[in-house]
Amino acid sequence: MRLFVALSLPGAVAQSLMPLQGGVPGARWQSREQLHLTLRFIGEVSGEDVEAIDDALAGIMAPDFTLQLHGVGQFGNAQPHSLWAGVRDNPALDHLQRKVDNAIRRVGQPQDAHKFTPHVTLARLRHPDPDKVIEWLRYNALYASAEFEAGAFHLYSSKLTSDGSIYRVEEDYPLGGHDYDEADD
Ligand code: 3AM
Repeated sequence: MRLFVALSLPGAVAQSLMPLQGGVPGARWQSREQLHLTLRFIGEVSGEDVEAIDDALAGIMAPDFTLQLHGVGQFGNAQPHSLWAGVRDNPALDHLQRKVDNAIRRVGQPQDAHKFTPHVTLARLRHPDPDKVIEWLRYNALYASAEFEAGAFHLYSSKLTSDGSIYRVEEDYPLGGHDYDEADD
C-alpha cells in the first residue's frame, strides 16, 4: 500500500480553489475530492507496517488549529512540474507536521529528505509553456481561502492508475490534545 499523511480540505475551501484551475494548457488539474495538504509522504509499505504506522499516528496528541490557504507557487523551478496553493505561516501546522514526521520515523520509515513546504497541489504539469505558468502565478497570486479549522488529520492511500493517482482516506486521527508546549521528541 502506498501511503501518505495529510489534512483534508472542507468542501467550501476546495471549491474556492476551482476557479484557479485553468490557463495552463496540458495541466492535469486535481479533482476537488483529491485536494489535500500533505504532512508526510510515506510510500509503499507492507500490511504489518501499516498497522505500526496507524498505531504511531493514533498516539499523536496535538491541538486543533485554524489555517488559511494563501498565495500560489510552483515546484520544479525552470521546469515546473506542479502548481499549488500555499498556506499562511502557521506554527501549529508546523508543530503537527513535526509530530507526524517523528512518529513515522520512530516506526522505521525512511526519512523524507524534502523540507516541509505546506501546499495544496492543484495541477501536475508536463513540459508546460513557461510563459503560461508565469501568467498563472501572477494571475492567482492574491488567492486566499477563508480561515478553516483542522480538527483531524488522515492517513491516505494513493493508488497509481493510468489516469493519475487516486487518493483515499484510510484512517482519521482527531486533533484536540493539549501538548502544544511539549518537546517534539
Ligand atoms: O499532492 P502533494 O504534492 O501534496 O507529490 C506527492 C503528493 O503530494 C507526494 O506525496 C503526495 C501523495 O502522493 N510524493 C509522491 N512521491 C513522493 C516522494 N518520493 C512524494 N513526496 C516525497 N517523496
